[in-house]
Amino acid sequence: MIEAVNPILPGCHPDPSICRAGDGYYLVSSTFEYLPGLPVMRSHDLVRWETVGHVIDRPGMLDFDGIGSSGGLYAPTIRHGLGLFWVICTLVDREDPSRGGNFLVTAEDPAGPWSDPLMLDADGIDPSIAFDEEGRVWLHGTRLAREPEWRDQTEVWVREYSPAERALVGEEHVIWRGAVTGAVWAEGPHLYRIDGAWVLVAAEGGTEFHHAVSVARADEVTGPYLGDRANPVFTHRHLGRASAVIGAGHADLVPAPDGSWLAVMLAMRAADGRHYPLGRETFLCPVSWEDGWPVFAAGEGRLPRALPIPWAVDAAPSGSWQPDDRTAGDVTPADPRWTALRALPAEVAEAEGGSWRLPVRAASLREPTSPAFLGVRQQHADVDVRCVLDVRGLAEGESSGIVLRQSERDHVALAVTRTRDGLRLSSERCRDGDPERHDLGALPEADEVALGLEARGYDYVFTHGGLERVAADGRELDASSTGGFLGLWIGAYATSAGAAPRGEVRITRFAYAPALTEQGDR
Ligand code: 6LW
Repeated sequence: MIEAVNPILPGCHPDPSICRAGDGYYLVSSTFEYLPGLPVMRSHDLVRWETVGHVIDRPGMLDFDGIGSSGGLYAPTIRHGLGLFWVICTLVDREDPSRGGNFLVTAEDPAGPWSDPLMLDADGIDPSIAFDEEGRVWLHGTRLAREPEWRDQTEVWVREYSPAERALVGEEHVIWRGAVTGAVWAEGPHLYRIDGAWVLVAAEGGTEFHHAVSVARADEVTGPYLGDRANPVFTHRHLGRASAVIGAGHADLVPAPDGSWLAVMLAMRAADGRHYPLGRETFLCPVSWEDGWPVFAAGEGRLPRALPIPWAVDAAPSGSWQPDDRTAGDVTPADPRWTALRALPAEVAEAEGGSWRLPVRAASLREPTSPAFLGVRQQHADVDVRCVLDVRGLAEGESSGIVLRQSERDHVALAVTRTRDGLRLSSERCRDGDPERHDLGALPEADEVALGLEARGYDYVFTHGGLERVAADGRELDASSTGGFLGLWIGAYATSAGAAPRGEVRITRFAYAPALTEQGDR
């Protein structure tokens, strides 16, 4: 029998949202300052996935310039209704809340093209969409409570959306302020019309160790909502730090073809119960119904390591991949995993003959702009990345290297700089915004330089010429240490450090090879 192994989408895939249309499942997750934004992943069995497109994939759809790390695109929801695919999401600027906001896009084909974003007159984050039997559209989302009873109390609002007027219409209703007195961040709300009732699923406790799932029900979409007496109905927080999977929450329900139900939600793999360099990942959880209430992982009460998908057929649709399939692969320019910062990969680089030509930019990795950077999520705790850079085009004073990135404030790189006296190797570390550079000596003149990064759990080692040159500790780079919402990215970059850029590098090879353990664990 086909089994889904958790996490079903490893690496930074937080705030997952899923819908079913025909025989396909479509899933989106948050992408923050990385573009293209909001990958649309399709599966026929919830095991094998393919990226069919991205919602934010054209220049100018949204303005990301200056948006700091862990701002950008938060918690999208994907739904199918009225003959269209709908995605609703928020563009967040954490320093300037007057920028961005909630927006809606639609597409006939989930692969795109998606419409230009329609900005909505609704504040807060984590918007979602529900359709009723009459074809009316109900938008809902989370915002800080207007009249809070405690700090970081939030409230969930619902309001009708008129497709004809392309606007929110009618009265707004506040339907939920959390299940538990004093609990923070009732968020990630999703409403469902199930068997004649409205069911609300919401996260609570904050998207960290104390994350939880609460549910409520109502006869009318606008409430009143009655919370489940079992709330919070799902969490890993009571398992303590001994649990290797923490922070489970932010669930979205979806029916399966055999009448069963499932949920996707985020959780973190934290070997020490605290640190999770891979970020918040997407997990699958079985859902059953008892007395009209959803029960998550009935009989177990925690995310399963793997779950059978009895209705899945064995023949994999062509073009699909499982997370574990990505062994020893070269990430070619056509690979949908490539991302750039606040710009599309094609805006900072050019695909040429199977490699990327990356013109040097003045920006360093430390500013919230679009540096010459291309990278992929780290999706496996144990992985070897090999990056071959053709540095012939690098001008004097310019550097290029391989970087392990949390944000502009926290990252570690192994770099090559062209100096008057030839190439030099250096380590570039930025800790909470403080840069630190160490010269590691001269390199023999060469057209290409091969740099490596080997991750084994929390231990990261940068290599050149088969030798360890820099070490980094994943516990210092993960979001529980640095703040923010992201997992780590591994990429290549080039900079003239503020001077007028003249040169370029070519990424002639970028190989991402998960090192599978004996148990086949990832
Ligand atoms: C997401 C929200 C959250 O929008 O983190 O703290 C945000 N809570 O649900 C970014 O993933």
